[in-house]
Amino acid sequence: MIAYVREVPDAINECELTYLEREPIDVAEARRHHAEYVELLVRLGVEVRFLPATHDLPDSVFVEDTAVVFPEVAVITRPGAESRQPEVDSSASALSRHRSCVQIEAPHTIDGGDVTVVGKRVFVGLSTRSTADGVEAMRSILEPLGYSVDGVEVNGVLHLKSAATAISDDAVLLNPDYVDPAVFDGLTVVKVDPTEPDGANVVLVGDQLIHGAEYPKTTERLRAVGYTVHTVPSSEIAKAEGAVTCCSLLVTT
Ligand code: CIR
Repeated sequence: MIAYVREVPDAINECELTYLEREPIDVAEARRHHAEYVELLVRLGVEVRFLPATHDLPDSVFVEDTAVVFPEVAVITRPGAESRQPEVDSSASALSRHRSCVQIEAPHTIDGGDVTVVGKRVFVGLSTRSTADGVEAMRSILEPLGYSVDGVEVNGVLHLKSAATAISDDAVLLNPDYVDPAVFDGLTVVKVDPTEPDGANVVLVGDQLIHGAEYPKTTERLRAVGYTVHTVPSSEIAKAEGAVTCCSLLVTT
């Protein structure tokens, strides 16, 4: 597996914010956390490649939003925040080495952080960033490849992946206050600990999980049902409404 990442930009304190009040982000600390994340990916056997740094693009560490990579195709997104649209080209050029790329075209918008893929089921958050037309565009790309694509309401969080992420090919971790669990009918559902509402975001690497260190009770819930969970600090990127999945684009080789 390859992970594309990008270093924390100098301008991260000018990031987009939707639901959170702005709080100062300690850039050096955010970079230390990011380095731990990269080291963990390497320890898990992932080849980490850096996209070119773009220090003037405040949200450019959140590479997940620029593409959604499937075994058959890479969907290059058109992010819902205009400030983020210039991030896309470098992801497309990196991913074109591994997949044929299909672009979401204007006026549709999709953020990769809104796309939770569980096996052959694709759930797309109808957030402030991803439009119903964008979901339709995803459907026209993915249904011919055997995927189902459903638009999903999300409540009070930036992206669907703030509310629900895959923990296997047939299971999700979610916060029922942010997304209706009935959406995931037929899948196994693990709920976050109620005292850790923002703990639903995990990266699935093979059959192991990467989770923010700020959500120990939810980590324990996952371990109790048999998952191997590694934790990394994510408190600085959380101030930018980011979480662990946002910081990589995973490509199976
Ligand atoms: C934004 O608002 O776009 C960034 N501040 C945070 C993006 C987080 N990305 C993600 O959850 N995939």
